[in-house]
Amino acid sequence: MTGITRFINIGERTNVTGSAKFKKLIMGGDYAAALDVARDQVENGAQIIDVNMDEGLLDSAEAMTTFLNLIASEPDISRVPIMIDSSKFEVIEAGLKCVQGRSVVNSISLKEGEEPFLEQARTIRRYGAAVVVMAFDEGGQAETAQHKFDICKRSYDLLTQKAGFDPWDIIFDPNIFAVATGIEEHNDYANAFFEATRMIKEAMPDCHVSGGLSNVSFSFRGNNAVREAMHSAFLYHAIPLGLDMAIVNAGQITVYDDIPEELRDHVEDVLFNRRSDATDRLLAIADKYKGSGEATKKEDPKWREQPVEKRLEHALVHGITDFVVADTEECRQKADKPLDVIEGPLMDGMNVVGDLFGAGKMFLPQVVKSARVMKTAVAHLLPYMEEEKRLSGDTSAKGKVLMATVKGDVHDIGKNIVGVVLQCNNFDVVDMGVMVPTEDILAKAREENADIIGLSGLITPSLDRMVEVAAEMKRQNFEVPLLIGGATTSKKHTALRIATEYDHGVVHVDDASKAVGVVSTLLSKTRAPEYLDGVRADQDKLRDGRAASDERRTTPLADARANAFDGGWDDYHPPSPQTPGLSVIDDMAIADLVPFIDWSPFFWTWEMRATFPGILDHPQMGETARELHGNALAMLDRIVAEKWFTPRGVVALWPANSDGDDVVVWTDEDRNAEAARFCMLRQQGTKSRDRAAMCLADFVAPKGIPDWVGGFAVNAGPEVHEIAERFKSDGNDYDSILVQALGDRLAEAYAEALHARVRRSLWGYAADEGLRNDDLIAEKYRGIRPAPGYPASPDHTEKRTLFSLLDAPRNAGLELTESCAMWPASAVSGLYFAHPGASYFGIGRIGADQVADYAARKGMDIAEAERWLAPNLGYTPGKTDPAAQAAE
Ligand code: B12
Repeated sequence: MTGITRFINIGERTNVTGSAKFKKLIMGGDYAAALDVARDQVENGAQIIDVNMDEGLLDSAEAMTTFLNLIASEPDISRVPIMIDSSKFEVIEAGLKCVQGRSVVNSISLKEGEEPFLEQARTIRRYGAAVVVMAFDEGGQAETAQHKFDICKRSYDLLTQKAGFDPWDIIFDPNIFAVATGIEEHNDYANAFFEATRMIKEAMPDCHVSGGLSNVSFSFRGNNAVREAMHSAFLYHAIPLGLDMAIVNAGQITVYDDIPEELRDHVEDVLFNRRSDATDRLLAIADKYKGSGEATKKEDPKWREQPVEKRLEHALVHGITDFVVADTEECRQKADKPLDVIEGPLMDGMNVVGDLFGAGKMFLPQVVKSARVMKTAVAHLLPYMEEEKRLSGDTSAKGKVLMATVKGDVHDIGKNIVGVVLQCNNFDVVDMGVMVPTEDILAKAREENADIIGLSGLITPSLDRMVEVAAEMKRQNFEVPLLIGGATTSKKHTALRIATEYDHGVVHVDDASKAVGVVSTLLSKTRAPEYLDGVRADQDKLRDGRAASDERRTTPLADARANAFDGGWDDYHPPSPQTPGLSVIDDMAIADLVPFIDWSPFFWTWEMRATFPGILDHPQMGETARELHGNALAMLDRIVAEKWFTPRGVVALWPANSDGDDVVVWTDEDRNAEAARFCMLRQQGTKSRDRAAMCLADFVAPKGIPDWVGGFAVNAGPEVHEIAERFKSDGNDYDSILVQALGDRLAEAYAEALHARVRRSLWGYAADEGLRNDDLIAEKYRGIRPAPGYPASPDHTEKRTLFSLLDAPRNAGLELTESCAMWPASAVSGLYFAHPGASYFGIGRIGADQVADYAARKGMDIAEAERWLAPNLGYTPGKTDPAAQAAE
C-alpha cells in the first residue's frame, strides 16, 4: 500500500479479549497451539505482537508469565518485540519480568491521576521498555482532537521530565473509535483521530502514534470487504499524518488502490464525515460487496497495451521487472538473432534512460533500477546468445573495463555504482571486488584483455597502492588507460603521484555520471589521443602549481604547542565513568539503531546532493528521493524483522592523561603503568590571535588530574557484504547497492547510538540529556567521537592501538587490513572525549618538525610517517629534511 512502508503492524490475535480462538486455547491450557497463533502472526508480517490475558476467569499474571516464557524459547517468535497488554498493572509487571530484549507496555494513562501514572511509568522505565499511553485522563477517554492532544502533551511532559523517558520510547494511542454507528456524535471520531495524530506529531515529533485499527469498522462486523476497505483507507490517510503503528489483523487490510472506487468514496465520506448521509449511503452499498472479502484486483495498466518494443522501453525507464521476461521472449521470437533484441529494443530503451539521466531528468537510483530490468532481460537471452556466439564468434559490448578496489581497502559501493552505470551503457565490466593485490589486477587485465583498468579506494593509504599499480603497469609494458576514483582520490594527487608513474593515460574521475563519457572517449580511437593530451596538459599545470600549494608556511611546532587549547583544568573536574573498563555491547538490536540514522549521506551515496528531509520535496529530485527513501525503508523493515544483520560493538572507558600531544591510557586507576599511548597531531596553520592550535590531547587533563578517555569499534555485521554479493550475483544491482548503503548508515547509526549511551549511562556525564535525532545529527551534545582517519586524527595507524586495547577482533568481529581499513566494511571506530570544550577540527598541513617529532613518538621511521600522513604534509618529502628541521 502506498506510503505505509515505514508502518509497523502489531499482531492482535494473541489477545483473549479480541480472539475467541486464542481465548479458548488459553482457557483450555493448550499453550502449544496458542504459540502457533503467535508464530502465524510473525510469519504473516507482524513486527510486534500484542499479548493480552485480561479474562475474569483466568489468573492473568500467571497466564502472561507462562506464555511469555514459552515465547522466549521460540526464536522465530521472540525475534519480534512483545507488547504486554493489560489493564492491570500487576499483569504488566509479571510480563516485564519475563521478556528478554525490548518490549512495549500497553498501556498506562492518567485515568487515576498523576501519581500512579508516574509510579507505573518509572517501573516500566526500570525494565527498559517503551510505553503506550492512552488518551485517557481523570475525566475519561478523550473524544475530540484537542482533548486527545492535551492529554498526550500532559503525559509527555510528565514522562520526559519526571520519569526519565526518551521521547522515542513513548507511543500515544489517541483512541480509534467506531464510526458509522448511527449515533451522530460518533461521526467525527475518525477525523478527530487524524487531527490529533497530526497535532501530536507536530508538537512531539520523536514520539510515536498507535491505535487499535479494527475498532473503526466495528459497525460492519460480518462484512469483511467493507471492513478491509475502511481499515486500508484509514491507514492510507493516517500514516502520512504520523500514525507509526497500529494493532491490526493483517488479513483484514487490502491494497488501497484495489478498493473499488465506489466503495472507497463511500468509506472516505464516512471517515472524513464529509456528508450527513455518509453512513446511510455506505450501508446502502455495503451488501453489494459483502461476501467478496477481497477487493477486485487491479487491471493491467494502459502501458501493457502498447507494442512490445514500447513496453520494454517503459519497463526500462520505470524499472519494472514484472513482465520483462515475457516481453523479451516475445521480441526474441520476432528477431533474427537474440543479439538483435539487445542491440534493438533493449538498447533503444537504455538509450532513453541514458538520455534522461544525462539531462538530469532521471536519477541514479532509477538508473540502477533500469539496470536491473536490463540484466533480467539479458539473463533471459544469455543462453540463446551463447549458442549464437558459439556459432558466430560475435561480441556485443563496446569495450571492457576491469575494476578493482586496491589491496588493503574495503571500499565497494562507489566502485559498484560506477560498474552498474558503465554496464547500463553496454560496456563490459569485470569487477574484481575489494582488497585486490596489484599483481592480481594486472594478471586479470591480461587474461580478460581489458581495454581500461579502473581503481577505487576510500582511505588515504590506498593512494600509495594506486601509485604502485601504475608503476607496475609501466614495468609490465601495459598500454591501456588507468582510471582513478574514490573518496580520497583527487585530480591533484593523480597528477602529482600516479600519472608520473605511467605513460599511457591516468585519468581521475570524480563520479559515476562522468565515468561513461570518459570511458567512451578513451575507447574511441579518434577522440582518445586528443583527450589524453588535454588530461596530460592539465596534469602538467597541476604539477607546476605544486610548489606554491605544497610548500605551506607552518607555525613552528613549539609555537603551536605554546598556543594550545586551554582545558581550564583548575576549575574543571573531569567526570569519572559509571561503568569504567571494557563493555561488549550485546543488546543493540538493528531496530534500536534505526532512529539514529542520518539520511542525508544515504542520498549522497546515490549522487543526490541535498539534505534530508528537504530532499523529499526537492523540485527536481523529490520524486526519485521519495521513491528511493520508500524502498530503503521497506528494506530496512525487512532487515529489522528478518534480522538480516548482526551488528556488533565494543566500548571502553580508560583512566587517561595527556602527556604533551600524546594521550596516555593507564592500566588502572593508580595511573602508574601505561597500557598504551595515542599519539595526536597538532594544527600548525597560521592562526588569528585568539584561536588555539588544536590537538585532541588538549581535551584530556595532564597528569595529576584524574581524567578518562573512551574508545569504541562498531560494525553492522559481515552479512552486509554477503547479502550485497548475493543480490549482485542475482543481477539485482539496485538492491545490492541499497543494502550496502543501509549497512553503512547502520554502522554510522550504531556509532551515534553508542555515543548517546556512553554520554547518558556508561560514562554518564550527561545522564539527563534528551536530544532529538536531528539534534544528535547536528551534534548538539557534549563530547566528541573523532575517528582515526578523520581530519582531527588523520593517521589511520592509530586504529592499531585502539583495536588492540579493545580487542576488537574478538569483541566486535572486526579486523584491520594492512592499510588499516576495517573489515567488515560497514564499520566505524574512534575515541571519546568528554570535555565540554571538545570539538571537531581538521589538522590541516603540518611541518617537517612535527613529522619528525611524531615519528619519534610513534617509533616509526620518518619516511613511513610521511607515507601515512601524505595528504597533511606541508612540505615535499625529500626536499625538506624533517630531522634537520626538528633539530633547528
Ligand atoms: C559514507 C562514508 C563512510 C561510510 C561508508 C563508506 C563506504 N563504504 O563507502 C562508513 C560510515 C562505513 C565510513 C567509515 C569510515 N570512514 Co568514511 N566516509 C564516508 C563519506 C561521508 C562518504 C563516502 C561515500 O560513501 N560516498 C558515496 C560514494 C558512492 O562515493 P565514492 O565512494 O566517492 O564513489 C564515487 C566516486 O568517488 C567515484 N568512484 C569511486 N570509485 C571509483 C572507481 C573508478 C574506476 C571510477 C572511474 C570512479 C570511482 O564514483 C563513485 C560514484 O559516484 C566520506 C566523506 C566524503 N564526503 O567522501 C567519508 C570518508 C571517506 N571516510 C573516511 C574515514 C577516515 C572513515 C573511517 C576510517 C573512519 C573510522 N575510523 O571509523 C571508516 C573506514 C571504514 C572501513 N571499513 O575501514 C575519510 C577518509 C579520509 C582519509 N584520509 O582516509 C572520509 C573522506 C571522511 C573525511 N573527511 O575524513 N565512512
